[in-house]
Amino acid sequence: YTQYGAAEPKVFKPEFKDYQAVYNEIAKLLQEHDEYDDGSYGPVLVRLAWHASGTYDKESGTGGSNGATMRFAPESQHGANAGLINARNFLEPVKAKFPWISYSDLWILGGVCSIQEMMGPKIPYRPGRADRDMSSCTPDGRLPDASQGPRHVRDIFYRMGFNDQEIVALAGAHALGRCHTQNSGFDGPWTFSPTVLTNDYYKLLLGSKWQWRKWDGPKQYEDKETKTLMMLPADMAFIEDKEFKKTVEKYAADNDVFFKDFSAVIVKLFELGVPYTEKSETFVFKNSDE
Ligand code: HIF
Repeated sequence: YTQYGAAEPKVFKPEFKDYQAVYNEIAKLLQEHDEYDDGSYGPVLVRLAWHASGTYDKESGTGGSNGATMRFAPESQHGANAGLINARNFLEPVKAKFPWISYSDLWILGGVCSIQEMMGPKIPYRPGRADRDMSSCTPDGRLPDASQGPRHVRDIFYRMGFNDQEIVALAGAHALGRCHTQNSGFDGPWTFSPTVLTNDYYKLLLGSKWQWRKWDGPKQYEDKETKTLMMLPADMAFIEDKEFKKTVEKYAADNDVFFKDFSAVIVKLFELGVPYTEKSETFVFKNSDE
């Protein structure tokens, strides 16, 4: 005779331990699949998380990591996203095992896990992204063009809401991974340890002599001494521009300062466009070796 006790719909509300379980699964797959590229899917997972986030436009509030619209054409076909199918496919078995997590939260967790597992700093993580349909795909041209210089780099990152110091702090992520001719046309890694996050990107930018590579491909730099490393014209922007260069010097001199600022700015990047509330919790994951 009372209405109390009417069955409430049961919704699974994931907690820290559930997200840590997803982290652990990604970390396990990273270790198992060391056949890829330089021995790790980590770099391409970081790139997926960044390209999902870096479409953000602060004026219109469109784009950003809330939506995972790169699952759909046209966004999946944008030139800048070439090769990211490898990262999306890598995460599919994780999605199948943990169907409650949105693709948008999963892709960012993939980036967070990869950075930590590649010996980077802790990257605090807040879930709360919801997937959107293809009508939310962003127009082509929001991600940076590697053949351009400081002006373009600023235009692109100012649109997302970053300042000069933050742009340079992000840039250190190019310590990771490499360019692939089949994706971007460019070729080669930026550092000698492309599966470990360090401040080597800044050290090499300042410390090596860079010359144009003579080849059939797009204009890129090679280091004069070993000819095995590369810089994009857009990377060179960070030492061509005086303001940028001061910050490059700061991070080249101190890996701890780089790690601290990098962590803060990558969190900002990964959270672009996500509608958090005061109730949103922040998680700091344990690494696989802790
Ligand atoms: Fe990249 N980036 N990025 N990038 N990027 C490539 C690869 C990676 C730019 C261009 C390229 C950032 C900024 C910029 C990573 C992470 C970040 C490639 C090669 C190009 C061309 C893709 C391929 O051929 O497979 C430009 C012009 C940027 C503005 C300066 C961020 C700061 C550095 C935001 C960032 O985090 C990672 C990781 C890779 C490696 C991917 C791989 O598959 O190994």
